[in-house]
This record gives sequence, C-alpha cells and structure tokens, in this order.
Amino acid sequence: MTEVKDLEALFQARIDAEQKIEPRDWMPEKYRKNLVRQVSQHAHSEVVGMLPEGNWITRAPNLRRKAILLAKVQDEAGHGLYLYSACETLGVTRESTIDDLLSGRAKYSSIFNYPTLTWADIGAIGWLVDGAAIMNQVMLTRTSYGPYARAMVRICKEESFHQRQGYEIMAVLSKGKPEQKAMAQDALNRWWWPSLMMFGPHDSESAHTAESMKWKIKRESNDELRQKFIDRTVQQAEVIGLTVPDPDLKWNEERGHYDHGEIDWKEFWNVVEGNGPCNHERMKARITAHENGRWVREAAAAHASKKTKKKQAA
Ligand code: FAQ
Repeated sequence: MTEVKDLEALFQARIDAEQKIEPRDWMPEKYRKNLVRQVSQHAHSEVVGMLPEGNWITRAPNLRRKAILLAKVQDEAGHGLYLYSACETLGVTRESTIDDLLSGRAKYSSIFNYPTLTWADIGAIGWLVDGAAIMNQVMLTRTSYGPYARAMVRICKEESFHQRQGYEIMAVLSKGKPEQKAMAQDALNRWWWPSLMMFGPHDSESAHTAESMKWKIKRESNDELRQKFIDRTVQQAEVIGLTVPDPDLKWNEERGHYDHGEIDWKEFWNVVEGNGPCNHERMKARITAHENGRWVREAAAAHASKKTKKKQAA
C-alpha cells in the first residue's frame, strides 16, 4: 500500500514539474483546505464587491456610464459563480460555502467595507481595486489547481476591461472642471491605502504564503505584488495629473522601485475583524438578498427533482 508520505512526495513532484492538479487527483488534505479557504473567500469578495458599485447604478451620470456599470457589476456576479463552482470541485457544497459567509465564519476582501460617496469612487474602484485584483489574479492564472487557474483566465480578461473603464472615468474627471478634478483626487485619497491593503499582510506576517508558494497556489508574495501595483499605478496617476496620497513615496533608483509609506495595519485588521465603516451594512445586504432569493432556490430545486423523477419513471 502506498504511504501518505510517498503520495505527498509524488504530489510535490507533480507541482514542481508544473503539472496542474485536477479534482479527481490525490491531494494532501491541507492543500485542499487551503484552496477551499482562498477560493471561497475570493468568491465571496466578488459577490460582496457588487454592493459598493451597485450603489451607483441608479445615479450614473449618463446612459453610457450606466450601461457600462451595470455590465461590470454583472460580471462580478459571474466571477463569484465561477469561483463557487471551483470550490465545489474540491468537495464542498455551495450551500455550506455561502453559509460560511452569511454566518460570518468566512472572510471577504477588506476593500469592500468602504463606502462609495461620490461618482469618482466608481472610477477609483475600477482603476485601483480592479487594478489590484488583476495584479494578483494574473499570477493566479498559473495557480496549481486546474479549475481555479482556468476560472482566472476568463476573469482576468473581464477585470482588464473593468480597470480601463475606471481609469477612463478618472481621466475624464481630471480633465474636467476644478470641482471634478477635486472629486477625483478625493476618491484617490480615500481608496489608495485600502487598495494597498487588498494584497494582505506583509510577507513576514502572512500565515499562508510559505505553504501556498510551496504548492504554487500563490506564485508571488503579498509584498511583491503590492510593490508591482504601486510602481505601475503611481505612473498612471501622474499621466492624469493626480497625486498619490503618500508623502514618503519616492523613486528608488537602486531598487528600481518606488519606496512608500507604511500601511496602517491597525485599520486593516480592524476592517478584517468586522469593524470597518460598512461591514455591518454589507453583511445585512447579503443576508437579506439570500432570504429574498429563498423561494427561487426552492422552486428551482422542486423543478429539478420533478424532472429527475419523470426521467426515472420513463
Ligand atoms: N481582506 O496569510 P495571508 C476583486 C486574511 S477580488 C480580508 O497573507 P493568503 C474583484 C487572509 O484571508 C478581491 N482578509 O493570506 C472585484 C488570512 O485569513 P484566514 C479579492 C484578508 O490567503 C473588483 C489572513 O488575512 N481577491 O477585488 C486580506 O495567503 C471590484 C492572513 O493573510 C482575492 O481573494 C484582505 N485584503 O493571502 C470585485 C484573490 N488579506 O483565511 C468587485 C485571491 C489577507 O487565515 C469589484 N486571494 N486576509 O482566516 C489571494 O490571493 C490571497 O488570499 C490574498 C491573501 C493575497 C488575498
């Protein structure tokens, strides 16, 4: 009989040889659990992430902007569905995964616990939040678990469109009246630091990075991705005449990167632990939506079971 130790060695050899792990393949229980944790939190983030932008669908400044925003928010719902499906391939039911979110057991990205106060916030979310998401998710297109990697390829294509539409909103506002430029700057001021927090704690504080890198679930660390995002985004801000709200930001010739100020980690953990400006509001909205959709789920399940019985009788 093959020992677990041998199976683990074979598994690691497959990972090292860049082979994808598929749902029916043997995998260490810790690999499976780590993936369920990350992929489900990612799915929840996509779904909760619809709320801050959904808040502006009825108030978009014109029909074109409204159509784009509607499509974007709908895309995020689709991303949530791909990711919940990827979770199911790891042997957890969708019901239990969603129950973990609604009961507060599972996390979702800290970024979605901040309010969208003005139209410029919709630009800032597309530019910064989708921008940060892409930085992380391009890496995940090469993650070791097949269904997650394939979902990411599709998601990244859409996120790229989202990032551009957000940047375009910010560019138009920046070229507009002084009040409009001030609105764009104010949105950047409020979303910059929370966007940097999306990448998670410093590598030295990150509980999962070492194991996730060994298994190639993650291929770049939290700090590496955050630095890449800063380097790219600071230049984009300069192009549209906005100022990144970090007095310590400075190009470091030797490193070939921007040096930057420290994140307020107390604020980050406070939001992650459920005490951010909108945590309560977001959970309440998800629980209400789940309750309001109960009759649809029940009707769909009844229809499916009727069809199965008919098939069995035939
Ligand atoms: N917020 O050991 P690490 C999007 C938790 S999608 C809340 O470093 P890991 C699209 C972490 O879970 C945005 N919690 O963890 C969109 C762990 O807690 P646990 C979401 C956070 O997993 C755009 C603990 O801290 N993207 O934006 C956060 O190795 C616009 C220790 O952390 C993904 O989920 C945080 N920011 O690295 C939608 C991408 N950071 O689980 C709508 C996939 C860390 O032990 C509108 N996920 N924590 O209880 C990942 O790449 C990773 O999970 C990281 C964290 C990088 C987020």
